[in-house]
Amino acid sequence: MGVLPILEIDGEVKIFQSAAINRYLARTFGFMGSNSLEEARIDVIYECLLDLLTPLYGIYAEKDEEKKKGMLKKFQEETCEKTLRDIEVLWEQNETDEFLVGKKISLADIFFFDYVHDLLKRFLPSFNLDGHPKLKALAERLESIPQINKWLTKRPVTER
Ligand SMILES: N[C@@H](CCC(=O)N[C@@H](CS)C(=O)NCC(=O)O)C(=O)O
Repeated sequence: MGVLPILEIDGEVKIFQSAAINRYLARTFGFMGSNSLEEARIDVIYECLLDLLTPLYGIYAEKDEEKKKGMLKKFQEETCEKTLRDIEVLWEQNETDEFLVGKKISLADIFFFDYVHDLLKRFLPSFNLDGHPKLKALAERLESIPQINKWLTKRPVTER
């Protein structure tokens, strides 16, 4: 199909589309919640974060540097802030404060962490979670999980 990413399983099956890959892996390894309601709530957070990509692609494609700067500022101050507030509201529905959905780590937490740790910081060098102490603490907790921390220090360097 000519696009990445592709997940290859046992050299035979190939799965395209990052969201399908992420959900497949999350389901297979137990990161998709404990019941269908939790799965739906994980999906809601996943989709809220995905919605940030569309404007970001538009900004990335902008050639006029001044215009791009203004678009990034608006994106950081308005679009991102709204998404972070939405996630905080969604989190209030959860029974614990430890993870975004359910009582254990899920695709929602991992995708959130990936966004704030990699994607947003790459496009928005001044991005931080200072105005969102609960989400900031969550990101710090996730980063200190040994398996996540090991991956962050050992993974191959890419230009992402
Ligand atoms: N919706 C697809 C988008 C895939 C996509 O746009 N991939 C880009 C790289 S990020 C690509 O492979 N582009 C190759 C090309 O345009 O030739 C997904 O999430 O996997």
